[in-house]
Amino acid sequence: MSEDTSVMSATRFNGRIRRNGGAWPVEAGRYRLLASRACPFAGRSLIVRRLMGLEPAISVAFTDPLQDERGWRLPAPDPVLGIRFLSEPYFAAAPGYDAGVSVPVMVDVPSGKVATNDIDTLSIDLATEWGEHARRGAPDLYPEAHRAEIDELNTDVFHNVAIAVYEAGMAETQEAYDSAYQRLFDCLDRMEERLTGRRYLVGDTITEADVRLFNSLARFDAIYHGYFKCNRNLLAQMPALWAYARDLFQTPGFGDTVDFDDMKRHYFTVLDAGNPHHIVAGGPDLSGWLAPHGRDALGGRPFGEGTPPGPPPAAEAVPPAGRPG
Ligand SMILES: N[C@@H](CCC(=O)N[C@@H](CS)C(=O)NCC(=O)O)C(=O)O
Repeated sequence: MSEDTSVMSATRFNGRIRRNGGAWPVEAGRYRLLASRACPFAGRSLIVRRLMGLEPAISVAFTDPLQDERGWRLPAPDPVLGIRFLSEPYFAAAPGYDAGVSVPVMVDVPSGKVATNDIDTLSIDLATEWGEHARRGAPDLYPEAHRAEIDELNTDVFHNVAIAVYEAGMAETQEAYDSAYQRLFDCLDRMEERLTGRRYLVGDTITEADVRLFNSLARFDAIYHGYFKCNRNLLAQMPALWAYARDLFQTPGFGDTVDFDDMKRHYFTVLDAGNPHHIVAGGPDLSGWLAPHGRDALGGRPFGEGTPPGPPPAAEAVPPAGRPG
């Protein structure tokens, strides 16, 4: 599964943090996750970390949604890494580094260097390699029996939803926009059909595939529909997908990582080509995210044999301004 594409910052540190040796061994307290709550790819790692209960083992720092010419930064000097800019661990890992500085990134605390910023593997490794530090009742988000199906869906959703929205929103030709728009809504139609009779994308439990699709859906009506011109319809006009997104949003570990305020301030300000005055849109009305979804009637066992996570640590709670209701 490859996730290289031209609208992304393709440069990667593709280390793997794994249990059985290698450059980056699994070790509680060793890595710090730097993530933006605005970014759908960082959102994957935040949700998997919550679902697995890895908060005590992997600390997190949230980036400022706004950037200056130095790129991603932290709102205050980081108490663990002592850095202010995300470029610092990149420079520490690769002196003279002059490529993209992206989130999410796992930083090795002792050396201050990037271990990985590879979104292909980062959240999968969080789901599969950290078992000994996971909470009791943590789900199996990447079950062996379903891996091929999950990978296939992830590839489809990555190219035709997660990236297609950027390709539409940042298109510089009508053709590029038209192509991305078509692929996006074709894929959403496929997902709408798939999710009409089943609660989750694969099997009858939440998997990593749901984590990925959810991150794009959570940004759809607030950002992609208007700002990225993905406006054939709102998510709220696709009955199965909208109920599916609400179901996940209301599942502990999903909605409690989503900050609509942070997301809107980031996109409307940082990706500012069509918005030179950085006006942040007022809508949409977020209260629908808390409306009943009725998806329990489809059955499914959200956490399989496991249980939902408890609430997030107080220091990680999404501020009221970013929450619906
Ligand atoms: N660069 C990562 C993908 C993650 C990504 O592109 N994140 C965006 C935010 S959604 C980013 O940090 N872009 C650089 C920036 O905004 O300065 C990879 O290719 O593995």
